[in-house]
Amino acid sequence: MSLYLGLDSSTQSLSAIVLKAEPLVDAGGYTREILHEVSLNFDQEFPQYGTQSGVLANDDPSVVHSSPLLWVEALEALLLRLKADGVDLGQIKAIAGSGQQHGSVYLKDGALKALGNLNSSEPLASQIQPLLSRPTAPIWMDSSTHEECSEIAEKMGGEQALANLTGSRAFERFTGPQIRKFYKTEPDTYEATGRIHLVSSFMASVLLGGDASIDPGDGAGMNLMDLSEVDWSEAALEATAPNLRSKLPNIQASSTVLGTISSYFQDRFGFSSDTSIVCWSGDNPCSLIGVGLVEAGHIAISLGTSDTLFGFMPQLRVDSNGEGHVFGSPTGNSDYMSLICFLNGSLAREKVRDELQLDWDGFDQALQSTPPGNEGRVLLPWFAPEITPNVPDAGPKSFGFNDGDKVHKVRAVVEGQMASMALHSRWMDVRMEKIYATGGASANKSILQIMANTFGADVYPSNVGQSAALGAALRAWHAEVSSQGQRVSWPEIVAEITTPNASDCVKPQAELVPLYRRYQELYRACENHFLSGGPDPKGAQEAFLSS
Ligand code: XUL
Repeated sequence: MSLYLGLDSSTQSLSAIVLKAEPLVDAGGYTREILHEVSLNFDQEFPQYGTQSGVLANDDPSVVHSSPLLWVEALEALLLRLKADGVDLGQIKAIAGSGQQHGSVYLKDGALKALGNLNSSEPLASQIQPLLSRPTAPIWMDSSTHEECSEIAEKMGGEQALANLTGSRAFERFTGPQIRKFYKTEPDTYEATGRIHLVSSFMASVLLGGDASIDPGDGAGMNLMDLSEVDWSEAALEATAPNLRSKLPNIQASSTVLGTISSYFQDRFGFSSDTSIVCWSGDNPCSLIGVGLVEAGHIAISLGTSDTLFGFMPQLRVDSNGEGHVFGSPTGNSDYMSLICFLNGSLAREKVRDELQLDWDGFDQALQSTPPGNEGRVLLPWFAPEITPNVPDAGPKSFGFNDGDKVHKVRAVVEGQMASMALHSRWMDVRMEKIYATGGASANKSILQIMANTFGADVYPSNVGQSAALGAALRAWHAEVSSQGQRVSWPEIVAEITTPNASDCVKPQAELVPLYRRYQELYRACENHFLSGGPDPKGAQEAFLSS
């Protein structure tokens, strides 16, 4: 039996998908089947770390860290769970993974060697704890590096020059600015750090018992990688911190088999000694594969902790507005993906739900009981500092609400998020006829209807809940068979398993598409008023209501 394991180390949980994929001997092609899915929620399963929604408490709302020890403890618990559920880990041929992007883990000199010599009669976390030079890891929700972003951009000849080189202007959550802040505030600990890994390459290193490379998908989220050369940019490294090259692993293609699983995992969980460890990638590049976007044309919207909108990009094209990103695509070193990230995704939906003391059914009823366009009410849903557009000081802003307009807030948060996604993704210049929707909130048909109407596109909910973990499992399969000299194309790898059910398609309602186009203009007027001192949006509101 050929089994492949895809892991997803995300902000709030660690998840696994076990994929069975085998050649069809007579008919040609392959069979593929998801044998098992499991997810461990950090807050619920590991309360001893005191996380809330996967992050550690901090007095400064712009500082957001999590614990690498929590992630490795979850890895151990997840493998035990798979075993207890009857998965024969000895049959796993290859493991690949997906990590929340941009987060960084800091290891002491000598840590990589120690990872190869772990004692298999002891748990992981207590053995990894002394290897960390920095006890916590800044993650993608951190927005505390504004000053470092300006410094790096200035040294690199401006934001646009940096974006042309690395795929993105300097962003607070990106790893380069985070490393620079660490170097400036804790120079001695920076000096004592032998290796800096991303969440993805850290988790891969633990499994490998050695130094795992970073792939171009996740490497592009650091403001340190030359996107066309697929290698570290000397200039960006120098602009960030001294001696940084020696502290970073190499960059290798996403499909690289890095080696075999360490003896720790063989002894403790029964993995075979020839189980391959494949380069991990970021959660968004993995989701690109997990929803089957391996050719140009379609886009996906992931409704998770953050909302992201992304698509395969055959030719490099950088956002001149400085809001979007270009990452490497796991399909190959000269393939790309475009992405735009909205921090206030489920975070904002949950805030509104909790404020109105609703459950998700109540949230859905509120959507159904309020009119499309919300009679001109608009909510700029910035409950936490927002990434797109850049809003450093949190605080939602509402327009056109009267006292007592409670349930309208539910519609306003969803309509506002969709309008914002449509407006801020125009730079991608993709004909959005089909959208693949994934992530927790994609199970809600009322939300998908608003999405279909806002974009004027057919929306297909992904039939797999865990698109990043599935993408990782498919990448493990692709890398393993490629390393054995077989050529299986990406469309063949993602066929069937990522194809959504046509009967689940949510079609745009022709009579409402023009209304949602006008709603986007109203939303834009509110955003301009608040962010750039544009005219009072009352006029835009009246125009919307009278049209
Ligand atoms: C993407 C981003 C988020 C994280 C979430 O740039 O910051 O989507 O990857 O895990």
